[in-house]
Amino acid sequence: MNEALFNAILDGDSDAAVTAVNQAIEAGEDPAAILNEGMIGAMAEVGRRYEEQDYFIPEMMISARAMKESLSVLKPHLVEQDVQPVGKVVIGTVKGDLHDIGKNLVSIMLNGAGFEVFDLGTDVSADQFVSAVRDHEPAFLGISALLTTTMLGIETVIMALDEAGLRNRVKIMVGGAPLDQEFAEKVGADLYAPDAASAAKEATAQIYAS
Ligand code: B1M
Repeated sequence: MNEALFNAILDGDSDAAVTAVNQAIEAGEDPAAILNEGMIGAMAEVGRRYEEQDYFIPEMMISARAMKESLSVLKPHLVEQDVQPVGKVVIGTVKGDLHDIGKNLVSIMLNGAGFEVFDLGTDVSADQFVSAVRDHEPAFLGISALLTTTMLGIETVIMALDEAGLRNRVKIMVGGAPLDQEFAEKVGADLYAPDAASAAKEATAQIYAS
């Protein structure tokens, strides 16, 4: 395992993480091994520490940033090697809602878990979600909402997918501070994740179970 890279991500040290990736590439290490053993392993450890309340949101965010920056250095080498993603995810924050910090964390954790993530950003309409599901054919559609007013828009997206005949082709994961399992079930989502770490963990578990 690339310990320098693992520790740099765990410590949220972006510069050290980027340096460690560059050094590993120069030393001829396998890009897939750099990703799986150094980077994904580190993000899994971040998730574990968060679950155990040893890490909190600030630590998770700086680790996520280190992951994101070092991943952008590694990405061209992975593409060259044609490493297949474990699955695709389309994600966005629901219409009328501009909160994206949590959604970005979920994207990064999913990316770190090996998913190819198509992030539609914030204030995403039902039609935009539907088009993205049609275009990318993802395994999961992630919808984030932070406001008690906008969370109701999740049901609109699910109904629009149903009307477009796409509902059964994608699993819908929802999350955001005002949501809970009961709300997710009520609007017909398949999965509720309370945080970014469990979103990645749950999506990974479902992909390998299918
Ligand atoms: Co706003 N805001 N905000 N805000 N904001 C809240 C949400 C609020 C609770 C603050 C408060 O009053 N205490 C309140 C909502 C109240 C309610 O609905 N009942 C509120 C309000 C009212 C508003 C405005 C209406 C304020 C105004 O203008 N009068 C306005 C709305 C704008 C809009 O969206 N149309 C507004 C604006 C903003 C800012 C732009 C200033 C900024 C957002 C910046 C940004 O995101 N780029 C902002 C912020 C920062 C917050 C608080 C303070 C922090 C949110 C955050 O980033 N948390 C927030 C108060 C709070 O939550 N305590 C608040 C950290 C983040 C990591 O957590 O987003 O919960 P979170 O994500 C978690 C989980 O929820 C989960 O995983 C994440 C990581 O573990 N998760 C998912 C999230 N999405 C997921 C998706 C998944 C799975 C898990 O699957 C797809």
